[in-house]
Amino acid sequence: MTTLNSTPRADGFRMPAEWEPHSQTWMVWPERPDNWRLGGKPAQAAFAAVARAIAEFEPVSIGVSAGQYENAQARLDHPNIRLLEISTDDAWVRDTGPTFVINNAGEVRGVDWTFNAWGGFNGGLYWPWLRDDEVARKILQVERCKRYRTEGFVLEGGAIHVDGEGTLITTEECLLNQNRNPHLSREQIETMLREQLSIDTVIWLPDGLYNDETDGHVDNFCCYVRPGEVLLAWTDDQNDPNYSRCQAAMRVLEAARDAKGRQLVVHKIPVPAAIHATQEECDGVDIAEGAQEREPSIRLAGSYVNFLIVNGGIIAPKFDDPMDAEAEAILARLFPEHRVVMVPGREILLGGGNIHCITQQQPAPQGR
Ligand code: KQY
Repeated sequence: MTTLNSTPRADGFRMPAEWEPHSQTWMVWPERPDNWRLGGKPAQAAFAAVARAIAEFEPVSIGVSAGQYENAQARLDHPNIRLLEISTDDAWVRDTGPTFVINNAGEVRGVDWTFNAWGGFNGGLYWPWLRDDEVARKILQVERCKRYRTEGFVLEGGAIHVDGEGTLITTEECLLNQNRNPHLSREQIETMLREQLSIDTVIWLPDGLYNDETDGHVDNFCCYVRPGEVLLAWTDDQNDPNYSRCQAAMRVLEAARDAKGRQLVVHKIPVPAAIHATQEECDGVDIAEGAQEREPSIRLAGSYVNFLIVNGGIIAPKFDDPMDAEAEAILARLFPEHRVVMVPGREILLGGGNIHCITQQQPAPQGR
């Protein structure tokens, strides 16, 4: 495979918006017993439901370990789903997979960020993470895509959202966290984003959602729905720990101008009522040093923003919550050209994320 010493910007490549056409979506099969309860069996059913929902709109490729290959094959038998044997540490391909970039001549390449399991030895969620750090390279190799490697620069795909027109949204809580790139200033981090993704403007929200174990990934809190318009998780309940986070994000978004000079339209989507794991659910997770603590008193960072845009569809989580119907209606209104499919998200949330976190879209070549 070719690893390039230049940058995507210098070579005329940019990160497209998620709503631009995809050739496929990537996933990884869950099995890690200190993250997924009962050896990952309930999570595997949840991931399979997500894969099948996506496969109605576009092809899905799923990385799976040798030990799980036969089981996954049996559970994922679908003409639009293929399995590839890939060794991983866990199943969060949004963060371990490449961030694909495209040019106008029909080429797709990938940025392979350094991955440190959301914080390395300063709050990271497992060790070792080497196999996960190699996922992006392996995917790019399978796809015969050229690779840019940001050796030593830590970033996860869930920490960024772009509009495809030069603007990126992230959070200070994550990207300025001392456990990601403590040797770099905000300006130096912006320079990396400019060079690797062809970004001109970075919008920094102060924090992500309360108790997000990724240190506040933006993809669980705020996303683009089209250029100039974002969707923000929201609560009006002053007793909700998310209240001040939502207010602070709104202040930044209202004051922001994007790379095209636009003021943003900010749409709101309610957060579901507080979600907690049951004692039984917690008891099903293996105990391991350094793993995220699983305990019923801990509120999980449930969010409807953690959805994936696919070709003609929106694949969004539902939580058996009274807000599910409202969330679906908001997504249907904001994406009139897409079909909204709500898939159970609780089991994925128990592992620490949701649908956007477990998927990585691969853009289709453009402009040939
Ligand atoms: O949400 C994500 N992007 C990753 C969450 C990782 C949780 C590990 N327990």
